[in-house]
Amino acid sequence: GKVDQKSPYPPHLKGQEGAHEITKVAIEAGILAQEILDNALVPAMEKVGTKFSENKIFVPQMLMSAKAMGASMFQLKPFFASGDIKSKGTFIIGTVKGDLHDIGKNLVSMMIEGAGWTVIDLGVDVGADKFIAALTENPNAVVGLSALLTTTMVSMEEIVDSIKKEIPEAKVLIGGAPVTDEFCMKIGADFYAPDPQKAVDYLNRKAS
Ligand code: B1M
Repeated sequence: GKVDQKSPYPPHLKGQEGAHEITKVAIEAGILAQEILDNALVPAMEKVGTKFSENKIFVPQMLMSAKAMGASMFQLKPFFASGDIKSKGTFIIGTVKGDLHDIGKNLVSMMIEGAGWTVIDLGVDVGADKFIAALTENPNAVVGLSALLTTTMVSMEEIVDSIKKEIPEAKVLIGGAPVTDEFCMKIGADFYAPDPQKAVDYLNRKAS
């Protein structure tokens, strides 16, 4: 078919310019991985996060954006590994003991990784011992706990308690549908993020 002169994409990618392909094209065009991250992916995800906070887009669009981000990040990973991109810090995340919901946690994890942090994702059903072990290995990391059930808010409280007893200077960020600011204060966590963007904002304040 006809090649669109204005299209920045190679003809063989016409009609399938997903995040994966566009990122590849950008890398091949010599754009630095750091620039792709800072000037395209992070502002785009910030927009997505803000729109989600304002109820202008919903979970399916968030998941699509998070997946697109993941596809781009996959292309950029080698540059992270080679030290071309400087990590802002380490973030340890997990869904608390007894809780298997991971969609929200994965979104938070991807957004934070997209914001330039190294993320250690411990998965679901994670107890205090695993969080503490990861923190011991990464002493300056910030910890994030996700809970989706009123019943597992109890484990969240226990985990925050154990972490603070073991490593008092550790910063703990919490989130998940049933969690509130009030609960955060009650259990002595450091910050409650109602959505991924608020978690990113908190971490960026910590990094700067
Ligand atoms: Co479950 N489930 N579920 N479930 N499930 C809920 C949470 C529930 C509200 C449904 C209902 O009854 N209306 C209810 C909880 C009631 C309560 O306690 N208040 C419930 C229940 C009861 C259960 C079971 C007990 C059901 C049963 O077996 N009888 C069971 C428990 C299993 C277990 O965990 N031990 C169960 C199981 C499941 C599935 C496995 C089927 C599946 C999970 C699949 C998976 O995650 N891989 C599931 C699902 C999908 C849901 C609903 C439908 C959707 C949850 C979700 O992913 N939302 C949910 C009802 C609902 O919310 N409509 C429900 C989308 C996601 C993007 O939002 O996770 O809130 P969310 O994350 C948000 C924010 O909360 C925040 O950012 C995200 C984006 O904004 N956030 C953080 C989350 N973590 C954060 C961490 C942060 C910061 C922000 O910093 C660290």
